[in-house]
Amino acid sequence: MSTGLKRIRNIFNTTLGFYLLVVVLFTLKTYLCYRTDFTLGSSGSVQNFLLFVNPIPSAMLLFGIALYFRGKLSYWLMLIIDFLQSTWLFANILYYREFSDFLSMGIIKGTGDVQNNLGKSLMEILHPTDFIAYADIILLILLLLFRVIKIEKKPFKKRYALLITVLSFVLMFAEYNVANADRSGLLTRTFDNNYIVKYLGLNEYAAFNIYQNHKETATRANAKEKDLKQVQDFIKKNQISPNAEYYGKEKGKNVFIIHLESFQQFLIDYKVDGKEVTPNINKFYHNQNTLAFDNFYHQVAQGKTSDAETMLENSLYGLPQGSAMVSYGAQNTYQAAPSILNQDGYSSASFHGDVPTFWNRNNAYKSWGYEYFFSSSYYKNKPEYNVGYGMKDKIFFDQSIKYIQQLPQPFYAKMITLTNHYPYELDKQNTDFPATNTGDSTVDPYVQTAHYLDQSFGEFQDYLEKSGLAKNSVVVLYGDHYGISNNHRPAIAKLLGKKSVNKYDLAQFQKVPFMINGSNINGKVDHTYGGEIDVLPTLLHLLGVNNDNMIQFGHDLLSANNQQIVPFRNGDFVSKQYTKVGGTIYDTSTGKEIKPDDEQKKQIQTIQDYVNDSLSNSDKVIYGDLLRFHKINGYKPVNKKEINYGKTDALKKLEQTNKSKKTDLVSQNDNKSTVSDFSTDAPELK
Ligand code: GP9
Ligand code: MN
Repeated sequence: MSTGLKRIRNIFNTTLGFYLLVVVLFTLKTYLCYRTDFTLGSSGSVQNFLLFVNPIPSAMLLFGIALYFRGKLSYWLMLIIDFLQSTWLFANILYYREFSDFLSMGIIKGTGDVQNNLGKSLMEILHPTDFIAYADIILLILLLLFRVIKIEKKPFKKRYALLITVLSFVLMFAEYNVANADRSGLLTRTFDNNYIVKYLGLNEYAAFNIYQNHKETATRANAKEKDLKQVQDFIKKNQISPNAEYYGKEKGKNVFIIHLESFQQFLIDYKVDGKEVTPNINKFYHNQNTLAFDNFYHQVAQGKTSDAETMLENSLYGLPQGSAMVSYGAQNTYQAAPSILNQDGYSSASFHGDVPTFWNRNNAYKSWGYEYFFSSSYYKNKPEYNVGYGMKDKIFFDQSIKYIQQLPQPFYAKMITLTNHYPYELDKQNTDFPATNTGDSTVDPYVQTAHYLDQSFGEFQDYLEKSGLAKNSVVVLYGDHYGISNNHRPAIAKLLGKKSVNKYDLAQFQKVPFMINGSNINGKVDHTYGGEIDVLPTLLHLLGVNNDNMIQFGHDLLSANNQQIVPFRNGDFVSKQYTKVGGTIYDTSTGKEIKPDDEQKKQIQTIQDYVNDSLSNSDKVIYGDLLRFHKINGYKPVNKKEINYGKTDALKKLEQTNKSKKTDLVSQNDNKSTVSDFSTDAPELK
């Protein structure tokens, strides 16, 4: 061996040399993963520099712990610490691939509730290259095993170990300052988890997340009644009056909320090989009694479906991290749609072909005042009835009829479909629609499951007509969030018939359907800009329910004074004039980037202030559990203790109520079941 090589080897044969090698390899590997597995959006020299160096301080600090120990133990510790950090990286690679976000304490704490399905999805999206996250450890073990590197027995001097610890903190602090100069308020406003990782690193993100989680628990304990006053002032300042033409138009009717899983607006009237993907939903969209909103956006973050549900039924935003239903669903007080309508004599039920614990629904729904929750145990099940997350939609609707017809009327019923969910798998016997041919295997089957969902909706609609329910029901359809995440840009471009898509296109790609059908409604396609947060006030006004004193962050989309601002959870927004994505402003109607003049800057700032205040006030309500202080005249708060979702008890309660009330469909139908009014072509039931 040449003397040069020997000298290098001698360096690595020391504890310090090995430590440096571990830090360098870990940094390079992390950087490689940053570049290949995440879309962190780093631009400009400062951000790119930070992205490269940001793994170093925390790696130095954590691996440095091993330097306080001697000999073999110290080497072992470095490998163990490497393994732990790499596992955190690995888990985030998988999670990010599907959710475009990083794991958080909220999600991890909720894993007891979500693990069955989350785990399954994660296994399906695993790529062999993901194990690069462990490449450095394997290399280090081999180097030690084959004695290319020898373990130094002599203990590392404690004062040098201390020096390294101090140096790590200094570097971390310096890094934070450079980052904060580039993006002020990085950790105070916590725009986006991508920002924190991009600027500070994955380990710092974890530490910050743990800290935040702890703070959240404390915020609730510290919240006072006067905090509610501030929120009320904000709500009052932005309140708008309802549209007299629509107010109370559908008073007293049953309400069906049909949750179209992962359904995006672009599917409406979309064709593949000349065939409509969703002919039934399209017909519904263009129906003369349907109000359809074509500038309506989902506003979800990590909580996905649960965020959509939180917004829809509470007009409160989901949280910046995790899921409000999971973290705050059980203990908080809510004034949600089921309980509001209950004051007007409505019964309420949610239907879903998955286990009740997913997204902590079994607890959150009680807080929201849902009287009944028909989840998987209420449905007859066979292996072939299920796909992915739960019951196939056609079978789900078929078996829901026997419960729907027992609900005391008027009722508020939410039907949560499931089949059109990532990874969009469906058995051959149910697939009778061509896939798209973008070449992206995640994207291409999307239209096939959407088509299946559409067929199941068609079958349900036929039932509503036949059973007579259609006449006295308002039917709301909405898509909860994107089905095709922004990580599939080339495929999205192909679907939209474009060469490429930019940030503006991706923001507009977040449109989801929102439609309300009722026999008293003069239908139209309405171009008002809005989002999920606006559904509750819009619906309440149609039903003639006064929400003046309620804490709701959305606005009636039918109101003439609607400001048409759609805040996204990361502080971006779409308004009638401007679309803001990251630091870039676009003209919403043309999609052209704008370099705002002074006047425009002022307008944009006013919108931004509203967006920030709206999000932060809503967060205050949830974190501080402020609705526990909010009393509304004539409104009876939910009594969770009265609610029981156990099958036997719930069905007994229904039976007893119907004996005396007789407002359910069966009683009205001379005690004859309407189950045979539903027909399905589901092959599993033949
Ligand atoms: C599971 C379903 C899926 O019950 O609602 O939730 P998502 O993964 O779309 O958030
Ligand atoms: Mn969903």
